[in-house]
Amino acid sequence: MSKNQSEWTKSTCPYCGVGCGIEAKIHTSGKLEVRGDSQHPANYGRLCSKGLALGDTVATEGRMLSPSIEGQNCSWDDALSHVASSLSSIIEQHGPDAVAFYVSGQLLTEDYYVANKLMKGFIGSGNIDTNSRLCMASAVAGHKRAFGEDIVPGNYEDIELADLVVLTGSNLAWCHPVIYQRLKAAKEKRGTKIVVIDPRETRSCEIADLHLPLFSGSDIALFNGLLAYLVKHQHINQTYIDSHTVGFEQTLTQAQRFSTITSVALETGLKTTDIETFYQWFCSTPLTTTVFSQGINQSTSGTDKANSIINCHLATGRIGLPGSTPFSITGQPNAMGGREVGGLANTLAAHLEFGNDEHFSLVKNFWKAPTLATKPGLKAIDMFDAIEKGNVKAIWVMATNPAVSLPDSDRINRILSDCPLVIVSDCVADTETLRHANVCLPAQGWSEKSGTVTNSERRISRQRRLLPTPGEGKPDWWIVSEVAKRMGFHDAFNYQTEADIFREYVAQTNIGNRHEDRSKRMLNLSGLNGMTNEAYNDLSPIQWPVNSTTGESERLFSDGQFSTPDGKAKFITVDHQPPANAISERYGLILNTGRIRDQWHTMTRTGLSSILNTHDNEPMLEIHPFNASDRGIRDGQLVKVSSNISTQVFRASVTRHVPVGQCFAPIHWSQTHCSGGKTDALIPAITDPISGQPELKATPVMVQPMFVKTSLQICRSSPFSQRQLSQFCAEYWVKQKVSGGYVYQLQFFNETDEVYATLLDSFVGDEDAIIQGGQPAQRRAVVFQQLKPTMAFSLCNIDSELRQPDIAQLLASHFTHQDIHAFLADSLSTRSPIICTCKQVTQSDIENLIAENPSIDTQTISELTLAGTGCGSCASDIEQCLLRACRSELSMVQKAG
Ligand SMILES: Nc1nc2c(c(=O)[nH]1)N[C@H]1C(S)=C(S)[C@@H](COP(=O)(O)OP(=O)(O)OC[C@H]3O[C@@H](n4cnc5c(=O)[nH]c(N)nc54)[C@H](O)[C@@H]3O)O[C@H]1N2
Ligand SMILES: Nc1nc2c(c(=O)[nH]1)N[C@H]1C(S)=C(S)[C@@H](COP(=O)(O)OP(=O)(O)OC[C@H]3O[C@@H](n4cnc5c(=O)[nH]c(N)nc54)[C@H](O)[C@@H]3O)O[C@H]1N2
Ligand code: SF4
Ligand SMILES: [Mo]
Repeated sequence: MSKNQSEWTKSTCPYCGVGCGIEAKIHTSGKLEVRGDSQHPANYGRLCSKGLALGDTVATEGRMLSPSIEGQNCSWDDALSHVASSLSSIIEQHGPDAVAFYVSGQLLTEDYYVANKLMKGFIGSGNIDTNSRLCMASAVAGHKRAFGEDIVPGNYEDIELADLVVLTGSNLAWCHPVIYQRLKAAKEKRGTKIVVIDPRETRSCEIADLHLPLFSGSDIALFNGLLAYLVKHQHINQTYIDSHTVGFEQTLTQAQRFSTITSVALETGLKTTDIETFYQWFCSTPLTTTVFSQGINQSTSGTDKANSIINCHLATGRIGLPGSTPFSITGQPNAMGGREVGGLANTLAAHLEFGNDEHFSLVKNFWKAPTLATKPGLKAIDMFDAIEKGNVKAIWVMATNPAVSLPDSDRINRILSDCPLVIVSDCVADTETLRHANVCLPAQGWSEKSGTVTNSERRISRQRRLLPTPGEGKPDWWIVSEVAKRMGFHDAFNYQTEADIFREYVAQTNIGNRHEDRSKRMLNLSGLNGMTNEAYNDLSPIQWPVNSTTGESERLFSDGQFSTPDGKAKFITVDHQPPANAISERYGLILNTGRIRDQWHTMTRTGLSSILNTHDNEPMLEIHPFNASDRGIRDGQLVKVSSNISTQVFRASVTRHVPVGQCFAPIHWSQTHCSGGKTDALIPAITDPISGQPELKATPVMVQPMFVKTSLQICRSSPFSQRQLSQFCAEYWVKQKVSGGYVYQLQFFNETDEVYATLLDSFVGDEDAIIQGGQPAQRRAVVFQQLKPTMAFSLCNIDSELRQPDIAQLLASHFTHQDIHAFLADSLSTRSPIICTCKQVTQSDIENLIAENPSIDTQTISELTLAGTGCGSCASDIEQCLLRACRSELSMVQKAG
């Protein structure tokens, strides 16, 4: 049932691929309250900080409210007709391959299905690709090569049932927090051994028994070495290899290039003892689950990396068994759904493939498609190259922000600005991609949409409509279908509801697909055939395949039967290749990139939550103390990061968590939130030759300190426009959402007095009044408009080391007289970092408690402050506070001694 007596509606979190079930309730105030769904098998009631803050991101502020053409609002009918006629005329003049769709794992399965059907079936081109190309393409290609089909064999329970969990290229603690919590709980219960393979010491290492900080891109050396070791120490499962696989001998011969631990150590930079420990644990633990993610996929050898892992699991027969499986964990909420329906340019539909005549006629007949595409379309990077060359003349971007998230993003911006027709469907009003759009189409956001998503463990869940749509936003499937009808494909796209589309998709998974014939597709939803609208609305989370006779399947390949013509899995012969961008002397450091705990991708939604912006509120470049001191870089200083294609500004965070020779930057900031920190501008678009997935984890960069003189903080209730901001002539600015408004940090090369004079000039208009305070090295002012305080700023000479006040307090308190007075008199409290985002507990709250009671433990801190009682991911930060207090007490004792 979608609703229970207390009006809680069940739906699914729109962020990561864990696919947590939520329950939501709308209060009379209009506020959306969100809690974990205790019955959902992905999370059993747990949520992470992003899931818990969902209610905070459904504000109508910043939403796109109306369709527009060339910046002018218009009716839906005009917008849809314009899109349809423009696409049709380009196709007529230049052929179907002159148009392209770039879509996203954040669409619902129903949206994805109709977009794929329109492009491949009715426009007749393969040119639909998805941002999953940047995310899962290498895992998909690895699965297809080994298993004959893109299948994730295991499920989340396997992570709890395993005795050894290997996390490789995955920062589970921050990117799949609820799975991390499940793993942590399992470890506490059964003592699971955990190995983290990652060049960085991530938060996931906190529960690791062994961390292997290998050189970037050296995973194949490690796993080929493991395969050779398994054979040498007789830990392979020969019966399994003989009965269920092909190609072992050849793969082993290649892997034996790493037959000694020393050869593995040389290529990976790991200690021989650590390698030996890992290998021994793998050998002696039948219940081993290997979780892999972007540190594997986003690489020029990503597909081979995936197969090097799968090879070790095949050699030991550890596939699809409880607690024992390779497990590619998906990133986006519906990355899996997109892979199912055929959203990648190289798949036809529903695991039916190009280059297979039988599949071609099955799809053609099923869709009654007049011009079904006969060959794969362009993969993401190639698609943008083709626009640059003029071969593709129109692109429709849906639910992704390529101007920020594709590598070489400055170039992507240029390509989009030169492309004759850019159509963008998004739910927010301003993204870098939207700034290039000729046609903007307002989509419904998460809380307004209805449909299905599939999570990492193949579990299909319903997203349900919770709130009314602001403005004229429409479901993505509706927008695509209306355009299709206007292009002349009325009958094929005449859907009334999302349930109609889901039923059709279910039926497509059945065509030519008998369950008893094992070489057919495992993606089969025959058990859901002919489902009624009511059953669709009430659909409970269900794992595919859903067989009409045997029901759902928790695990696949348990019987050693694969989706290949002979039913056998394939060993894939792979060899270690260093990342395409081997380090160059001139640059000096390798840039690794990824995610932080509380932000989602390009921040179009998490950037709206004041709560989520308290954890890390600036683009930080993590750099090792050795490399920082070599370059004269202090912690917290601004730095210039240059690759061979761009230069970006970040704030340095000096930490031993990144290895010497590497630095790490988050991917979230873009020009809508910051003047620098745009990581993908630095990364050249070099791809894996098989999967087309770009290398995003190893770019040579040069890092230099910047010497700013003046720092300015401004708070105001509404955001500055781009034009207003540019008037400040700051070397760097960053915007942060806070309760009641926005805080801007700006940095200048100019002297404080010069900046102050310019500011006064620009703010004292006819109606403005300014009250000033502070000392010469630290100026403060509150700006009034029509006698109401609206904005405050605090200016500081960087070298004076004066403290910055918590300027956001003024907004939160609506500029009370008391706070204004304290601010101007320099007695407003300073900012203390937030430790617990969910419960908004600051570091000083915790430190004060420790000062009062030095023998306090983490549990009592949690009980007294509630820190760590939300999503639980700050537990280690609380421990750090205790550790720091302990250290300083110790040093005091030592000094006294
Ligand atoms: N908070 C948050 N969570 C998210 C997202 C988000 O934006 N924010 N996005 C979601 C999406 S779409 C995705 S795809 C997932 C990604 O989830 P993850 O893949 O876990 O995240 P990343 O931080 O991209 O990269 C994982 C790790 O790979 C390591 N790595 C880099 N190079 C190598 C290498 O050569 N070998 C190995 N073994 N490791 C390496 C990096 O240091 C990094 O810690 O997260 C999902 N969850
Ligand atoms: N350097 C580097 N780059 C990376 C990565 C990395 O690790 N390193 N990771 C890559 C990966 S794995 C990924 S998945 C990508 C993610 O990159 P993107 O997909 O570009 O990131 P998002 O910010 O999630 O963009 C989603 C857009 O869709 C909008 N949106 C949200 N919901 C809907 C909806 O229902 N309908 C419509 N029409 N629009 C909607 C949002 O407002 C937003 O503008 O980034 C990739 N880029
Ligand atoms: S782990 Fe967090 S972001 Fe991922 S689905 Fe669950 S609540 Fe959402
Ligand atoms: Mo992703």
